[in-house]
Amino acid sequence: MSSRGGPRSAERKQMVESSSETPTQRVTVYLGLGANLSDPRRQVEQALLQLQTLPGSEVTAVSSLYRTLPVGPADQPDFINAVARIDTQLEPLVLLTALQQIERQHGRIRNGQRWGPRTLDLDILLIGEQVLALPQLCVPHPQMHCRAFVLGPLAEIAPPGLEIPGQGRLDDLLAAVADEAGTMVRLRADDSGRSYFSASARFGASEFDVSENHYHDELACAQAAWRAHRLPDLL
Ligand code: HH2
Repeated sequence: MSSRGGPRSAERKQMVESSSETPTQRVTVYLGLGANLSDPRRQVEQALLQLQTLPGSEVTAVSSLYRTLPVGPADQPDFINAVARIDTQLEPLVLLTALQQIERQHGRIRNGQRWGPRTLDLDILLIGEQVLALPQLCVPHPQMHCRAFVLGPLAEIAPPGLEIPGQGRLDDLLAAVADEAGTMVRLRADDSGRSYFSASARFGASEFDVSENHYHDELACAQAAWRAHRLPDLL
């Protein structure tokens, strides 16, 4: 009601929509991470930490890391792959630009070689249920439905029955690449056998105690916390 001289509801709605205080809608995005040069595991772990610094975004889940055979030219090292889920307010092309900046920080050089080796690849896989066909960005990622190194880690963190727009259910797609999935090695949280309890650091919304060891820098400590997050893998 517009009693007391206040705006009517249609006017109020318009005011809210045009207000600079309007909260931008958050969307769930799945990102694929891959690396096969210059200590690829470290590249991926570091990139996961960098994702936490994306503005207007929160990392809400991270898959295990997997060692995978290269798809495409076989004369290149194995890859380390993972998938992360973020909630973000960033528009798709703004997110793409931010991810490409992280790739560049990892020394990624785009030399035009398709499916060639790389220090870090950050791919936008899914943006909610959106389908985008822009010159710079296609979503869902055009090859994701046939790649075990994407579908496997994605299945670890996706809700049951997730639909890939235009491609079908994740479970069915993963079953179709079972042979390739069988070659992937899921990495343990800590291959070194050390225990990770001696400092305190945050990963996402959780705090982890990693206080028995000492870490020379914040990054090493945060990485340890991230591994502690994956500690159930060891059990
Ligand atoms: N990434 C690409 C090619 N082969 N194989 C494995 N196992 N893991 C990967 O991450 C991987 C791979 C590159 O794929 P894409 O990003 O689609 O290609 P490009 O960037 O060359 O267009």
